[in-house]
Amino acid sequence: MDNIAERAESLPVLMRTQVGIVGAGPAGLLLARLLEAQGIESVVLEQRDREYVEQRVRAGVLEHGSAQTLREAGVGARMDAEGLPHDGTNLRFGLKTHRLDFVELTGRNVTVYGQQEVVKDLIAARIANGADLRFEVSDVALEALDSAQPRVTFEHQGNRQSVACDFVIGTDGFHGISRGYVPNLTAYERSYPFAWLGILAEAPPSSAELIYARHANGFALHSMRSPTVTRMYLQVAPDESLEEWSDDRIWAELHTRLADDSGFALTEGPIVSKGITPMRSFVATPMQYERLYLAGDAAHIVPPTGAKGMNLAIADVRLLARALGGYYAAGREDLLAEYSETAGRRVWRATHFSWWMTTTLHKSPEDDPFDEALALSQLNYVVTSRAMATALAENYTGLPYEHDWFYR
Ligand code: RFL
Ligand code: PHB
Repeated sequence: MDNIAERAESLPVLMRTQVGIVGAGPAGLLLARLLEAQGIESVVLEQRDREYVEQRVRAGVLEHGSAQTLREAGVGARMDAEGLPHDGTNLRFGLKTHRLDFVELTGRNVTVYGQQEVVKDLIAARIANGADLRFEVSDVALEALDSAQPRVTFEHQGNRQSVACDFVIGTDGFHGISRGYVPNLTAYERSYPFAWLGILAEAPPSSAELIYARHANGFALHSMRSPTVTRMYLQVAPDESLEEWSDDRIWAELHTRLADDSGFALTEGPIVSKGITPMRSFVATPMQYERLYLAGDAAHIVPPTGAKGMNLAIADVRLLARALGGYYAAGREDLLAEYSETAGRRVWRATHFSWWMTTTLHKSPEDDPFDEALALSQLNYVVTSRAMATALAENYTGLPYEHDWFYR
């Protein structure tokens, strides 16, 4: 980083924008869109190519508020046409299936719509508006963050370039460079002793809604992407290799873990994608240093069991868009100053919920009988207590955005 920074010092500034955004995942792209809607100009820099970014299979569940945010941003049309509204979900354990009715419990639902579809819609809108979005940039470095005119320098199409901006936003994911520019950062971290093996299968979903299953062999999740594509996950060891999982073994394990006492039948189909995702909780604070703001996975990650990752990224950039809007429209600094603390409240709520869902639904690899008994007790409580079911449903469908402001 130092070498790049030294080289950058001597570079002429070739461009100027109001907000420089590093990373074109859901956080960076949605922020650019929300800024555009307020007449604020930005440049988005992405290290991968467009096809890679659009094909990356990741999250699938949009909270009620996330879906609404995409609509407000003018990119909700395809989501509304092709996304699957889910009014509830299923918890399966001890061969019994228990449906939680989100709408009845909270008045809110979720939308099943793949993250890569959200990303495609945002990229299409950005390009249609002729706004600046560059793929395949490399060696991104941040400069003069403590001045009124920070710079982002990068390599693009063989040229080293520099863009001067008022603010830099780090939306470059967990492995990005932005977080490294926040001095005195405190990181809270928890790794879990298991991972998820995820598959996409060309098979119609075997259930209208998701199934979160706890089984003696480990956790399994039945999700979907469309009426013809099923997305499923299996708890595996953290160091598991994909080679050990033939398609036949995956199906056999899914049949076993998803079985119930009412004859649930899992429909098979060709597996078109397979991957292993480690499970980690990570929270970095503060999410700001001078003119640099972090959002999404660049600042925090959660294990996927609560389906919160993409939703937190969306909630962060909603706050940032509003704060930057207040700055440009009325010279307000207060919303920017509060950003890290305000965003952090939702981040910690989601961190707790994701940890709770994870520890409650997974099998502890040590077969610790104490952990097992606690997990089962929690699940029994959820399915017998309206209060506990409501707590799960409220967190899953997403707390209203006003919640972030409760403690002001
Ligand atoms: P992203 O989507 O990681 O986007 C960051 C972007 O920044 C780019 N980048 C850089 N660009 C320029 N210069 C650099 N130096 C750069 N370094 C990185 C990257 O190429 C990328 O395009 O972060 P963002 O926008 O904050 O969005 C967050 C979500 O992507 C994430 O929370 C979820 O997808 C998490 N997650 C899942 N969440 C769920 O709710 N359910 C899931 O099933 C689920 N599966 C997953 C996941 C995350 C995964 N990762 C990160 C390994 C599966 C995987 C494999
Ligand atoms: C998904 O469909 O990819 C998905 C759904 C729910 C989760 C995690 C992932 O909790």
